[in-house]
Amino acid sequence: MFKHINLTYRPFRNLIFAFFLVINSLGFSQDKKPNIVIIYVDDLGFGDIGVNGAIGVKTPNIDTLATNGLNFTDAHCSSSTCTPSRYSLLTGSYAFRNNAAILEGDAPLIINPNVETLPKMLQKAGYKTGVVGKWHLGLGKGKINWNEKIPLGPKEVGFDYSFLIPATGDRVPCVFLENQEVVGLDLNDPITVSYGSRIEGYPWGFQHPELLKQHTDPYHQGAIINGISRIGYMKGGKNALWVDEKIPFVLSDKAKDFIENEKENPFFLYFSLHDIHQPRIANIKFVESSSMGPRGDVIAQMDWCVGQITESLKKANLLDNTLIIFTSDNGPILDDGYLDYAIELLGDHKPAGIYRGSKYSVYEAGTRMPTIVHWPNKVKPGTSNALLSQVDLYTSLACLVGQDVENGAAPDSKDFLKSWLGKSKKGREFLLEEAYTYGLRMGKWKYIKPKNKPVPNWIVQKFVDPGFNEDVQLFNLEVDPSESKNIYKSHPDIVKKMEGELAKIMNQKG
Ligand code: NG6
Ligand code: CA
Repeated sequence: MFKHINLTYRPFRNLIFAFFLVINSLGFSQDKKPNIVIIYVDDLGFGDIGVNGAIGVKTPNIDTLATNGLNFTDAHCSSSTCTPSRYSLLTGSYAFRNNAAILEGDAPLIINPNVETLPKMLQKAGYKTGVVGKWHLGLGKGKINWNEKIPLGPKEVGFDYSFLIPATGDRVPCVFLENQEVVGLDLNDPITVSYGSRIEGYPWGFQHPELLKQHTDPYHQGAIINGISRIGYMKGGKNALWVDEKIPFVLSDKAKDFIENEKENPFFLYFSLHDIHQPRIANIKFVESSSMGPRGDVIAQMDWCVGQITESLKKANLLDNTLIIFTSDNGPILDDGYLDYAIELLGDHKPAGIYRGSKYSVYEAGTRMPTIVHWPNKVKPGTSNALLSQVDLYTSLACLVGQDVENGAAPDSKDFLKSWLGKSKKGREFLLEEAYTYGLRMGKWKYIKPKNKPVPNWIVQKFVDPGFNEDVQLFNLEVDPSESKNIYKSHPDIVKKMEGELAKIMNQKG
């Protein structure tokens, strides 16, 4: 019928113009739900990216995200190790409520499949959800049979699609799982995995050091696969083994496929990189791309993966309406078991910037993460020093997409959407930092509870600066951001208040 309208006739032209104006003001085009991509790096420290002062490696893709987005200087993961941080991110619950700790590669799923999670909430809001990369939240109910579909995993946690490294790169089984099935498995060569007794199969690191690309501590001397000995023993699955040097390419391709397949829907992609966790084995394309040896090279490699994601979003014309959150699961670590000369080759580079501590530590470097939010349609470039925790992403994102959080879910997660999007600089009044003890932030104050949990032997022997102490610790980060001067004796009132606040958090029903 439009063909009968004479568009040169001014009233009609104005009418059509007005029609489009109304459509636009109703926001049909702009308010399309944004895609959400969390790029979760493993063991990346605050100072490991260019915009935060990296010296030994260049991170141009991450820096571009920061320049065009919001760079946070006081945003935290919930814990200074992987499993607890990931648990909190996906459940909105502090890890201690479920005793979530670093898991072995055959551990059962630690997320209750009957409780709402971040991806389940987004599914209800109409999102297609996918996880690509490191999982490390357990699978199945115990005694996993790797030769059949694993009954409990990402699907039951709320992901429509999954492509996983089941635990860590240094733990068996060294195979990918796609939708909870081992990729490329030959059933005539079934997989067995053991974290207890030694099983014949792949040779063991302590017996065959001559086969190793990198030497290790005594804890990583199980199955040798691809010249790298791992934690745990493994037999079978030869056709399905991953090649460490190719992991970044495989994962980036799977993430890009997910974006391509879901580009018509709003989607949530949890892109959980293996880098820069050990074993740090860069692809030849990145070897010597930094001045820091393998640890620097895999930072460059990880930066390339970030570029792959932004490129593919751009290509699909989705970048402007995609909320990208780039961050890490715990602080940096130089020697975590494999001899890759990260200490010797560090030079002036400061993995944690000015902050004290590392992975495993309750000091700031344990949880203060490089954190960038990028969303051209809504987020103005800049920096923010708001005190934020990843545990709040669940509820904040629920507010973003207009979805209620189910009763009983996400007990520790609060709405800080305005702060995550840079519309407010107000952060948390109190922020919990979990390690082998607990830290609590209250503005400029940092309180550390005396050690109250048994600390594994290897941590006691090796570390570094974990911060477990018989004494109370209190720091004023405004004048002492590196936590060098314990001033608890001169501030009994602050200590008392923070002790009380911590006790309240611990005693709350989760
Ligand atoms: C520890 C491993 C360490 C690393 C870590 C997990 C020992 C002595 N150390 O148990 O090498 O794999 O677990 O790292 O076994 S995380 O980033 O996934 O938390
Ligand atoms: Ca980690």
